[in-house]
Amino acid sequence: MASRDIPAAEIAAVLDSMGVAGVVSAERYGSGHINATFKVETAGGKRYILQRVNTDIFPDGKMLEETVRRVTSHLQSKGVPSLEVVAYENPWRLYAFLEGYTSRDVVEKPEQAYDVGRAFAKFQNDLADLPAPRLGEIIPRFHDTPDRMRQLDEAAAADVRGRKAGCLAELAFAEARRAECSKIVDLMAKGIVPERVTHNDTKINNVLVAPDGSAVVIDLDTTMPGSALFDFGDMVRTSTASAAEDEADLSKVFSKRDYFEALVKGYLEGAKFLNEAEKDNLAFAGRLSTFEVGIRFLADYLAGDTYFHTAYPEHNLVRARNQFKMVESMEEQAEEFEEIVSRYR
Ligand code: ADP
Ligand code: GN1
Ligand code: MG
Repeated sequence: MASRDIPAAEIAAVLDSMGVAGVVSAERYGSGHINATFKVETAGGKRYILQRVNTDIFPDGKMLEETVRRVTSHLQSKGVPSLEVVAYENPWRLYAFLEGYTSRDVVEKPEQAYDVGRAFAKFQNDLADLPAPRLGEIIPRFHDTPDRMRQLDEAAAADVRGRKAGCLAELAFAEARRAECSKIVDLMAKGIVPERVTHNDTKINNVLVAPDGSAVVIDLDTTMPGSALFDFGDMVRTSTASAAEDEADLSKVFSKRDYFEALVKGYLEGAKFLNEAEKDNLAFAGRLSTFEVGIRFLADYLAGDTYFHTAYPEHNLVRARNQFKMVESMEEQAEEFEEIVSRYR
């Protein structure tokens, strides 16, 4: 896969070609799992985010650039703050550094979950009138949970690293939930849950929030036709978590009800467009999205860590266990979560 260990000379050459003068530093930045991200500072005091897109995951650079350009232009035409593309030279791109905002990996108080809910609801709302044509499907079947199960099955059958014997309990956890994993794709196939323009990667560090609650949605790479339910579900996964996605001490990992309530409130205040079937499935979507990411981490562990960036050999397994603990916590609170949704819908 594309390495994040990019020689300094290559970075310097790219910045030069993009017309950025007086570079004083270009440091690795953020905790995204996919792209190589650098914070660039110049002698003139300008700051940028430079990224090299992971071309293994996004082979169609042209489609990706088009998505980013169309989405940012549409938002800016409405006066909505968005990423500002300074230069784009596939697979590299340069964004203005969004000053005055905070990116976080874990919510620390309910108000932050509320802000996340509001931000992504607004994002979906703002893109509902994106002019034709339909956005490209940058990663086909991205939220096709049964297909993700199939990928897990394949990785377990191949067991290329001999890791399967060490995660039988996790495979059994996934197996026990196989039947329910097609619920949302089935509702979409029947047209009961509609296709919308969605972000598809609404984890908390993909929204930058200012102290006054105003927010900018970033990481637009997976913006494409999808379901609002997977957007909401991934918010539940990351914005109700008591601990980081890779916390290994599972006694510290659970889904916080007060954060869930704040998230639901923020999201439903903004997402007036949802139909009844979507509202009916919000709490379930939280469990399903968390399960889906859990099986993706597990499949990547079995396949030898080819997709997500990892910092140590068991990293993906630790993440999978963490996500499954989150699923269990949401299952235990299913009734309370449904009740919360019913109060705000
Ligand atoms: P990945 O796809 O690898 O997750 P992201 O586009 O999400 O990459 O960027 C990684 C991190 O870099 C984000 O979580 C955020 O903290 C930071 N970041 C990205 N773009 C900007 C920006 N324009 N201004 C400030 N921080 C940014
Ligand atoms: C990746 O790019 P990043 O770190 O924001 C992944 C998401 C997963 C997430 C799990 C393109 O998100 O789908 O939910 O990791 N992005 C892609 O943390 O696969
Ligand atoms: Mg990201």
